[in-house]
Amino acid sequence: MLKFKSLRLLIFSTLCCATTNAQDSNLQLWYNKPAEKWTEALPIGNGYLGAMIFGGVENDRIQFNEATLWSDGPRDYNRKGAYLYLDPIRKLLAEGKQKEAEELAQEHFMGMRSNEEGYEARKKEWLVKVKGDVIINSSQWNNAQWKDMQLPTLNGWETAGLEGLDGAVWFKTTFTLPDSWQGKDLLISLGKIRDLDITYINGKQVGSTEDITANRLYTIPASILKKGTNEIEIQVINYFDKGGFAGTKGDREIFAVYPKERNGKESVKLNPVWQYWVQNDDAPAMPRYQADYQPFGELQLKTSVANATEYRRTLDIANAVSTVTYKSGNVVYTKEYLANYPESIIAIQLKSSAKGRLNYNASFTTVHKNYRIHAIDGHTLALDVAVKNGAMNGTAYLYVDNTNGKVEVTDKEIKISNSDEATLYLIAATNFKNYRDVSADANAICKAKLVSIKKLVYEKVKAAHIADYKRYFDKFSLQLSNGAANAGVPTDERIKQFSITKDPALVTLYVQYARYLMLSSSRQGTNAANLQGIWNDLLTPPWGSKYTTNINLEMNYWPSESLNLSACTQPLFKLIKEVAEAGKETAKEYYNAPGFVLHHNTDQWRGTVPINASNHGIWVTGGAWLSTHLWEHYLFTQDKSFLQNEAYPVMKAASDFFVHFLVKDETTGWLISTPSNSPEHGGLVAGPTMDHQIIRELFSNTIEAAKVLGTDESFRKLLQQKYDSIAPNQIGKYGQLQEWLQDKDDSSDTHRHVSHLWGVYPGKDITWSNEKMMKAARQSLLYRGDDGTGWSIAWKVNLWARFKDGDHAMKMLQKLLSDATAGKGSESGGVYPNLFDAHPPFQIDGNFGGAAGVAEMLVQSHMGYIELLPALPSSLQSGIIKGVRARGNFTINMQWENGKLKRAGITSNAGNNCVVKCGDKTVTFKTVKGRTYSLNQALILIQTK
Ligand code: FUC
Repeated sequence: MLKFKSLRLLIFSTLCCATTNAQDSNLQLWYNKPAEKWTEALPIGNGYLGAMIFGGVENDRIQFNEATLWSDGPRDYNRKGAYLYLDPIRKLLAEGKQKEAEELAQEHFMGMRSNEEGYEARKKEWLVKVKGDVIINSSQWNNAQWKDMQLPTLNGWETAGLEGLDGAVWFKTTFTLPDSWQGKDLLISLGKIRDLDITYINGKQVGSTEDITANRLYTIPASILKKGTNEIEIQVINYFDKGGFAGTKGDREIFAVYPKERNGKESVKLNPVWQYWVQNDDAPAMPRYQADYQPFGELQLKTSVANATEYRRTLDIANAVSTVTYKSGNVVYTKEYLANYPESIIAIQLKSSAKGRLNYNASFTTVHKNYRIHAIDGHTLALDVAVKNGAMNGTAYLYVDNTNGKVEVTDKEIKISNSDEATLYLIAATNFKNYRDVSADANAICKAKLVSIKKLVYEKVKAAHIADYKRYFDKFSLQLSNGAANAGVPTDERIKQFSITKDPALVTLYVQYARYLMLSSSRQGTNAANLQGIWNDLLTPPWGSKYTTNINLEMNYWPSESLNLSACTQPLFKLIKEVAEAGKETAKEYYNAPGFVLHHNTDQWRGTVPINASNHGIWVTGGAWLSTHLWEHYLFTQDKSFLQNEAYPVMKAASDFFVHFLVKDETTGWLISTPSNSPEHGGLVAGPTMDHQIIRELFSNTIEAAKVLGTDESFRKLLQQKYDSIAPNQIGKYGQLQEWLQDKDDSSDTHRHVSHLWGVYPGKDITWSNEKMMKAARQSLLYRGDDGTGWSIAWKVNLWARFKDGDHAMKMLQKLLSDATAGKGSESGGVYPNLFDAHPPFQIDGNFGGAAGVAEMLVQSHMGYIELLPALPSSLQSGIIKGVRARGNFTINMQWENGKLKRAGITSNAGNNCVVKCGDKTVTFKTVKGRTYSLNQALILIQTK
């Protein structure tokens, strides 16, 4: 008995340790084949560099990014004098003239685009040139220049060898006219074409359309048809982004010719392989509101290996190391890939178990049109890239350190032969200095770094990397009941088989993977994690892979405090500081107001103005929302000097803006936010609920912060006055929380954004202390339904946790973990084989939001107390969580069994009073900084250490 007791005590005291070492050995993604698609490849990163490991045997691809390589460059985004239109827009909205308000705003209130001035004239001139340059079927058409392309190319001709091409491309093919069709008019169906086509049959134009959404269906008059073979030539002109034949939706027949009046389905199907010729790849730069995050290049490792067996590709997220192993005959080959943060390098170690059997050709490729590959010295190859139509360039070096065998470097590649061990170090730099300055010398940076790289020893690089990573990663662990039932199944297959009852360990893997992704994409001194973290292979990635601030950027950082990665927020805070600087001018030019404003997107150049379209780009609370992250950081860390020096000045400036921006609504007398938008829903309006919730929270945070700092008493009073007058949350006719000032919600509307529920999560404007409002918010979420894009589902996980409905939260999490390759449609989130979140396409916010949601089910602390197991799903009956963080600077370890708390250890890192709730029990106790307080299942304090 005594023995048993002391064993129990031992287990208990291990549980109560604030930090954890014992990591679940199942923290691994693994596959029995190399990646073919990008979303099968495995991500590594150190915040500066990111890479996707395909892990091929004979052809390995390591597609990489440098976080500061973006399109465009520093420039003024502000439309001067926009504020002159503020009152007229407000007036139109107040009169219920939304369409007129949007039109006026579109013309005078959107930001300045790059290359805006004179673009139309340049485009016209270029079009005249490319249209006139070619005479159909003339001898200028050098046949040798024509290549084959399989059509359609659904994601643009960029996926068929024309990466980054904006310009004019000719396509041709032929068809044979059936004798019975002679004398008949025909139709040719071509589907969608991006952007403009000029279609000829036998040299005669039969149609031309400029519209990326239109299905091309042209009449071919019988008079131009020939007996036998007929020629189709199409000039396709693409100004920007995806080009070419984009196919069609549904079962429309395309790439077919048939009689205008046909019998049944008779048609001639065109051969899908057409010939193409690039006539011009120099379309004038298209004006853009904001910049795109850019890919850098790809490192290719080629070798020849006969009959590889026992192939395995892994990503060990407990150590942040990826591996590929296989056998050929008796020789075992291994490749190890890691992204070391302290050295800011990617290291790849290649090994063969037998001497002289390691032979590789390492080379670079890139999707940038302007590039150069050249030898630096006998061990180093360089890739220089310059971003098209932009101010940025970059340099990457690949350095080889081999223990034996031979290394040769040419201007094309590095050849490693007859070796058994070699290490490749990849470094990269750009000319980025800061958001206003691109005068750095990428080449010189790489050159200088090469000197230190030459002194590195792989084993030390690896050990330092693991130590650095574990310092953060090991602060948190999670074990869920039933162990790792399915960890023996390759991860792609495991996702397909996932059910929470059979494989709760996949939830653990998913949560820890989010932490891995954060540590790999957002570290002290790096850029903040963008829409794709740090991983992107496209020149025009979805939504620019930038920073969307009406949900996405904030969601990226939702788990950072609760899941014990507070240090990873530093790049976000730097971004906030910079948009607060840049957004001052926007506040002035657009609203004639002090403080700063940020609208719904920003980029590396810290654009803060409205972009895209006035029906969703004019949304004023981006900066206010981001400012709440500063206050939250203070709540979690209790770091007063951070509050004083970094947080408060920004919070105050954000508040200052809204003090001036809010106006009195004539009908209700409330202060409202106008013009604005309930993100991407319902157009430009006066008084969206979300804005008011955010502004209220901003004001109350700023008041609290000023109190903590003992400052700005009169400003505090002013904020309180304003706070009291802001339009309140309202319950509408369906018992819903109104999304807008007027009761105009549609209960059948399943829009992905759930903006008016901001006050429930991530905000605390609505809590269970106002049960009526909380229920109305829940009703709104029920109307919105359970489906949505990845981030939308992730948001719903958190919302259901705040509604204290663990089972519904888990239902959402299961959706988030569903197989994205099953083709469920564009508004249906899930995960790819590499566990990347699918919006679809890939967008990293869902990974982060989902992980935050799991924490929110287990511990909440937004009400001034710590609540243990507030929304425990019935499918997670038992578990142990260690290192989860709560506001007030507490770190919590907790075990639960049979759906009930078993014990908890709460470490007080700041000496604050502690209030803990679980079920209907509450305990309050004073704490001493550095002590750990152990509570039993009845919340009785049983030990202090
Ligand atoms: C918002 C969302 C979209 C997408 C984009 C990056 O605009 O509405 O769904 O996530 O951001």
